Amino acid sequence: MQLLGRDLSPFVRRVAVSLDLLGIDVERRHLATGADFEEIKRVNPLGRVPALVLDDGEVLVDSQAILDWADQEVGPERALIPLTGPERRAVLKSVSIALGAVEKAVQSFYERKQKAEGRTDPAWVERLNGQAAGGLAALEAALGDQEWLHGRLTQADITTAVAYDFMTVTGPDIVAEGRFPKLAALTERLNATPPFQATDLAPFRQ
Ligand SMILES: N[C@@H](CCC(=O)N[C@@H](CS)C(=O)NCC(=O)O)C(=O)O
Repeated sequence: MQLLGRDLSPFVRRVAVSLDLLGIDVERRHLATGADFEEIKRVNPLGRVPALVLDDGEVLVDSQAILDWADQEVGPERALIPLTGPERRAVLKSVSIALGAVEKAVQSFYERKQKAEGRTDPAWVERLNGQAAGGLAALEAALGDQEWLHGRLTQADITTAVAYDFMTVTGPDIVAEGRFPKLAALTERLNATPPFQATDLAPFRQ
């Protein structure tokens, strides 16, 4: 099995961390969406990562679809998103907020870094950063003084920590010191665990 994409992508990283936690072995292909676009497109028609190539050649695209497959593989006891019931709705809501926040942070990053000098729209960046921070604020309030967002380690905690850590690298304004102390602590705690260490963002920090 092969997982395409670099850990700087929060969508790739949450998949890599989750597969590791669930004990699903994958070969990593650290392809970059810029330099390796054509190679990625040969696997995923959208030219996006993550993509997971299963042993029989079937290709799964989009982190949600890959994680859903992984949860089905390990079964209800170990699934990172409960497979049914109100717990599923609650975890999915937190995951959607964390994912939405990091999507805005990714757009903000592209807007700031990939547009030619002078073509970045500061008002648009401010809106994106505000949306990302809005998502984080909701998660900060939901976490409060609990260890985990939903009573045990779930996909909500993984996606939240991956999102937060991504923003410490690419959008430090969004996660300015002291703004989200509970999320900072959750991220620090998870960053010390083997699956997060194996996907450490240190190489991308300047
Ligand atoms: N909804 C997708 C988003 C994937 C995504 O946007 N990946 C980015 C990397 S962070 C990408 O491949 N961007 C290149 C492009 O869209 O051209 C998921 O959850 O997997």
